[in-house]
Amino acid sequence: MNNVVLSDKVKKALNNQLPILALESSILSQGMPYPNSLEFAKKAESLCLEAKVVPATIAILKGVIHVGLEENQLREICEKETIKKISLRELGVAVSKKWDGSTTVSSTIQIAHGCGIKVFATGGIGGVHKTPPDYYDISQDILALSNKPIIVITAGPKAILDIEKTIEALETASVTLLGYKTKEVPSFYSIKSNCFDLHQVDSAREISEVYTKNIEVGLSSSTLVCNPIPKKHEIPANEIKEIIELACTTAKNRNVFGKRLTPFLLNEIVKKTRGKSLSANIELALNNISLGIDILSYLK
Ligand code: PSU
Ligand code: MN
Repeated sequence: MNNVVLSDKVKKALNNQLPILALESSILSQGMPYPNSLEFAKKAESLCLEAKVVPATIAILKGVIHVGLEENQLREICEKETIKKISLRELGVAVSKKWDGSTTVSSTIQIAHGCGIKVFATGGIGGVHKTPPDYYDISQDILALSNKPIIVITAGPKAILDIEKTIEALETASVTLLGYKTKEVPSFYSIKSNCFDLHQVDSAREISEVYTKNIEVGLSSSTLVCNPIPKKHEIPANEIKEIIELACTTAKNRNVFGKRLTPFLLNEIVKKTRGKSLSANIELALNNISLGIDILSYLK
């Protein structure tokens, strides 16, 4: 890929076919407040390193796409308030305008796959937003998942979304939907959604097998693994439902839409849950990284 700088560790791992786990940076810049974001980023990196997996956090610094960040770069992405949220359609703009930017699920998929990385762990994917009349918002994450055959691990569509419509959109996009030890779509902060549409897989080995078969049959879409938040960190759906509804109404009243919507909603929910949703977000993302590490041990 052009305009991409690989960190030394990532370069070495790619040359020697060692396990690499892609990580996004929008979750750090827009998804979590500082300094929690940096604490999370450091934990994420050390989880990988302890398991001899190379973490490849992806971000754009002064128009250069970096795959694998040094500690000072990671700090910059978490700390600086001017980092832009860059999804797929803005990659070329960010590079040509020499912006600092964090990558969302869609742009991270594009870059990770372009570099030959097979597994990417995130928190929650974007999808179809709840639609009050006269409102329409579907994340590019769905298109990216449709176009690149990699494994993406998520705790489900973010709870702020319309889960059923998101699942339908993923079906239209021919994304393979696997549930780790469940058939029910997890909904980010919660284990439940009442939407039972996943193919259950019970081990990391099974996930790697489905992905390998997807590649063998020539699928161009992703294998999306839905991994529920661990029970002890869950915020039950009925507990958070009203808070989410309130956040959506506040967004509408303040005319927040487009790329600002998801970060706005997440931040409102952190305020209204007095930080409980932030801890849940961190725990589910770390849980996804752990599963990603396990899956990598079965991939050649
Ligand atoms: N997951 C999180 N926190 C986040 C996001 C995901 O736990 O902040 C980010 C991801 O980068 C995802 C993006 O791709 O939100 C979706 O934004 P939108 O709905 O505008 O497409
Ligand atoms: Mn959107």
